[in-house]
Amino acid sequence: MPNPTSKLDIAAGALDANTKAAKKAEARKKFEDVFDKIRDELIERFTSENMPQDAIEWYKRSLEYNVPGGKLNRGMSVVDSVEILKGRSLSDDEYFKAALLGWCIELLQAFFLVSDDMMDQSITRRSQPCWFRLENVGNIAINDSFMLEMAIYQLLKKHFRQESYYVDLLELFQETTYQTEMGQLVDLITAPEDHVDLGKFSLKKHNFIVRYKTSYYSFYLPVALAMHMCHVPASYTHSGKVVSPYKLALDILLPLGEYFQIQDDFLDYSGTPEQIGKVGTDIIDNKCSWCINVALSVATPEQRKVLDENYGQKDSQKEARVKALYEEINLRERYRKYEEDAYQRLG
Ligand code: GPP
Ligand code: MG
Ligand code: MG
Ligand code: MG
Repeated sequence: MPNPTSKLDIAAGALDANTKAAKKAEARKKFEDVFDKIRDELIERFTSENMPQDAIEWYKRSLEYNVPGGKLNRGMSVVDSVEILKGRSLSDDEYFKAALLGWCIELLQAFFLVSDDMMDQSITRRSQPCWFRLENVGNIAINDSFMLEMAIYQLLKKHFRQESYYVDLLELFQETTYQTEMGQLVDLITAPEDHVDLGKFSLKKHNFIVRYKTSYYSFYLPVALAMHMCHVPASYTHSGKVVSPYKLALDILLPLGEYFQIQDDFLDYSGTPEQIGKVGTDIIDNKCSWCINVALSVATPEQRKVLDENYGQKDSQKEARVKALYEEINLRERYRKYEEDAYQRLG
């Protein structure tokens, strides 16, 4: 947008921003309404197996607590991508199918978050206690996370079994889950609880973890699902050259995932629980986060000693010492620069 030059331009800009915000809220409401239908279908299927009443109530509570309360960016971007690919607004049936695929990503995310919070021993998520921390839940959350995952396949079977691209959807969800689990494995074993060795960290390792644990499911998956729904083929020939559209999408979307996770790492240290809806645990959990890697790359030998002695320990004073060191090395300013560069590169 050009720089505002008059009060009229400023007023027009504000009006434009208001309209955009209202449209976004409307799109979110429409998407959220689909969740109620999906939840009811899942409960109905569950009930038809003669499940006892307390189990039905448990499953319903788990779905409502863990699935709908996030930013919904991943899910809603399936709808946006289908609209863009079709180049027009969607029929009711097309909208429902795209939104359903979107909610399948939100279910996948719920499965990941419920279990990730147990693995990371997190406290809060989306401004409420992590599911496993609720009284009477505890380790039952492991089974609840499995059931959130399987809801995806119940829904796909019910709504997409007749489609020519059904197997593509199944394979895509399975492949992406596998990739995320591979990333989670490296994330966890690079951060052992009982042994801190900062020599094991590097930005290269960080990059690998991020690509696998976040980028595939958060950025590639929504677009690839939309492409399948729009019958985009695996490859085709254009002017004598073989084009692979899914590979092209991957090349564009993976760097976006990297930016997103670096922001998540930075906010783990700098964001307040009110801002991010969770309490950061990366320093105490010995995580190979962007923040520690930047600190290691610029630390003097004295600062390195402070990091070696204080990182990755269940001690809030040691955590505070690491945070103070992050301030000393101007991590906020370094992140601001990274973000500015990323906007140039990705914009
Ligand atoms: C988020 O990392 C990673 C995931 C949600 C993938 C989990 C994968 C599994 C197979 C369980 P994070 O721990 O940095 O996220 P947050 O900061 O939100 O806890
Ligand atoms: Mg984690
Ligand atoms: Mg976590
Ligand atoms: Mg994090």
